[in-house]
Amino acid sequence: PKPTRLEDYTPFNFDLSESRFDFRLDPRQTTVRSLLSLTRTAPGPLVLDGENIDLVSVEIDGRLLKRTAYRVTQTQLILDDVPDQFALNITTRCDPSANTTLMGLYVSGGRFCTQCEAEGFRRITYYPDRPDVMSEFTVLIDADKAAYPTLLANGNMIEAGDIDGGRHYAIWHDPFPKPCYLFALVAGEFDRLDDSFITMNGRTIPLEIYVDPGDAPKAAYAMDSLKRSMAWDERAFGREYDLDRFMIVAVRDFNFGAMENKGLNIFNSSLLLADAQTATDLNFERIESVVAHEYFHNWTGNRITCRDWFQLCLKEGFTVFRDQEFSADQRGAAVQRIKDVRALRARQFAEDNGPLAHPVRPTEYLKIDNFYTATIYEKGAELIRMLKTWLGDATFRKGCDIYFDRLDGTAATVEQFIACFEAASGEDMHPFMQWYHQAGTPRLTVERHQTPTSPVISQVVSFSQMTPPTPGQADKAPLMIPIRWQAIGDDGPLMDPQLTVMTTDTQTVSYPRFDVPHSLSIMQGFSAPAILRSDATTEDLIRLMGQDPDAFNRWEAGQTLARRLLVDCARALESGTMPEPDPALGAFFGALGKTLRDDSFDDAFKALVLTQPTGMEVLMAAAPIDPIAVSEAGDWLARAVADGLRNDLLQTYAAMKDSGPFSPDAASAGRRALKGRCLSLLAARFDPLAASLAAQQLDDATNMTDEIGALITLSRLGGQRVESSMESFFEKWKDQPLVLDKYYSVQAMRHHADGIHAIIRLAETPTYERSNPNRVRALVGGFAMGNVRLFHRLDGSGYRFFADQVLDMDGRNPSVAARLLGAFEIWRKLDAKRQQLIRDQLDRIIATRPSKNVLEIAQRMRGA
Ligand code: B3K
Ligand code: ZN
Repeated sequence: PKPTRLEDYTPFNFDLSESRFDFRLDPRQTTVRSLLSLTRTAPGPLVLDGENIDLVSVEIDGRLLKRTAYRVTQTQLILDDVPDQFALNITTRCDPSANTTLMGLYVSGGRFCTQCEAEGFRRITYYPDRPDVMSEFTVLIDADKAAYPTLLANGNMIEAGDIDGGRHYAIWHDPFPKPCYLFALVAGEFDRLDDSFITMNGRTIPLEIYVDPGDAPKAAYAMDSLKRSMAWDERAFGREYDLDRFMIVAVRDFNFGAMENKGLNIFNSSLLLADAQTATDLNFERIESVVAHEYFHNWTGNRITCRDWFQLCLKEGFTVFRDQEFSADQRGAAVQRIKDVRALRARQFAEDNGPLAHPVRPTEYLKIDNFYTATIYEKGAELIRMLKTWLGDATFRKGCDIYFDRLDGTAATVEQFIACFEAASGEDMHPFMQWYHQAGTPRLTVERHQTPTSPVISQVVSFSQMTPPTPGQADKAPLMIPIRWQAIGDDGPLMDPQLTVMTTDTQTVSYPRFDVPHSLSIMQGFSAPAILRSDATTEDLIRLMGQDPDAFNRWEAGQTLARRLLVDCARALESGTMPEPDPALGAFFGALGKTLRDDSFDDAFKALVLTQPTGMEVLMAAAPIDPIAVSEAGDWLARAVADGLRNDLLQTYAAMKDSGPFSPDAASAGRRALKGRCLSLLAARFDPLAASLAAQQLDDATNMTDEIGALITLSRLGGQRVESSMESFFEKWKDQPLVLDKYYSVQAMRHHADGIHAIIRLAETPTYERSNPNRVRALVGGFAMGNVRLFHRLDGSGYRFFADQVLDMDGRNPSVAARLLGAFEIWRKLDAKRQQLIRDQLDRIIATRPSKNVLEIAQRMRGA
């Protein structure tokens, strides 16, 4: 297969001002008639995209074309000879009920829905399926009235009524020209949750959330999040909503989280529905951020879209940044930043330092679906954050205003975006662009030098950067790295925070002499997506854990210490020795205990301080290494912390016991998070008390956070109680698909005595739905990412099972299959034996001639 390349970009050779589509819906055979008004802008044939659809007829200006007047290939409809201005009428048919890819028009739970980003619209009708072709859409939907009482599309409804044969219709018009990837259509029977929002200019916008019958109460939190998002975007970015109504629809079968279709967002029900009994605090938190994310796309993505898919970070990186800022405002900046960086390190750093590494703006792809990655989203967001750090809040906001003003209604590029900040700041932004071109995570080395001779300037710190090679990019240039730093003494900071913007390989900065012991807090707030290699001693880290005014770095100091302990321990375990009692441990526990007892920190922060670096971070730092040794090192450190802090943990657990009715707010969630951390640490000692606390918590639980937390703790402890608890959990929740997903994921991550057979049995249970992405992600994804012992078994059974499941999914849904396969991206970080085992599986996958999606991932992963 031939890749698509950024350098080959050419504009479409026709202008498509208006598009009209008539859908006659039928699950087996839906007919789509499109009417396009085209005006030529450059010579050449008219080439339209189309896949898996049957062409019925083509008309030009009302004249039926002969079959010889056009060419139809597997992926295109080509008209060689067309006038300069004309109306094109195309009739096609498709079979939504047979569409297992969940791209284009498909049926989920008896309801019609669509997913068009990135290239799904071509599965609906022949059309220029590219983001730079923007058109004003009018959509008529005609369907059986009893089966599909609700008919929705983008924009405003302009007409509706009944037609013969028990059918009815609705006509929708979207006044904002848009690319077809933002098109949506929904039809079916729904319950609706209604509310409204008054915009900054006093317009009242009806808000409607459509869910499966009976689910409306579970959409309340999403509705609340939506209203807060709308208000926040006005406040923080001056962005007002533009259409006359805003709709969200929840569906159960969905390839990813949610989709920002203009005026009609479609959500995976797992990111929309929640109540105390069935959703965890993490679910609530994610609902809030994804509802915000999709809403924010209305400006960053829809009003201003992407010229081509290489510019994906233009909408995704910026929108993630915006949703992170929103969550920071809603839930506390420090805690939010810590969570975002933890996720960045576990997912994006792993990607950026493995075989799938690619720039934030890639230059070629086989399947664009494979580029909805942590790099484009999360690293893309970090680049926006660095811009803000570098330019300052006011200039950053000015640049955003220029962007919204200058590029509204267009399909833009990263260069155009950056030019707005150049205009706002007068800075030369050229050096910053390197972040968009260059893959890989920079290593930032910090060294303090003693210069006792000068009485005035006595301290010098030097920074040097280096980015290791990534596939296809051997040589790296220096990046512009904003470094926020500060000297900290035993009673707090000794100077104001500094911002050093590094542009070369090395840079040296001096600062005043302090005659007291002090440490340097570097990269405060995680001011750049880099891996810090600091010469900080244990004493420095303990000082920062206690005194750093930057909450992120206070947390980070503990993480750095823990990371060092974990890497040493994992290496010791791998070589068959027991870790030496580390002299740093005592001081570390002391600092942890102090934080735990300090009332000035919120509970959510304390919970994060008690959370270890992810296994992925340790794996990357210690690679190549036996992944089971990494996991055992985690158990060892948890046990050590629990031994060292047993009383503190017990007391905190008791103090966090819930009082009053459930509320999903950040403070209440923080209490539950801290309580959960204490319980899980206590369980790491196999403390009999922990087992009884967990059992008690499971019996008493009135919310899913406590219930599943207790269940997971019990499942780690093993023993009799586990099987019966798992069974009663299943019985209790088997009719709630979203909770059943949780059941499968807890099962997938357990240490079953009979190994892989238990997982295979789960995949054969009648409630396991292999065509539902959420269920498959719960079992197969949960297994590959969360069951270190079974997935990485040296007999290769885990890898084989996983590869089988990926191939099984590939037959139905290539984009989900390719995404699952990403779990193998760490293979080069593992020991030689396991590398061989995974290499065999990758070769096996490639040999089966999989989909383009899976082929691209497998080949890139396999390397040259
Ligand atoms: N833009 C969509 C993602 C589409 C993924 C297509 N493979 C959701 C989002 O980022 O908001
Ligand atoms: Zn997005």
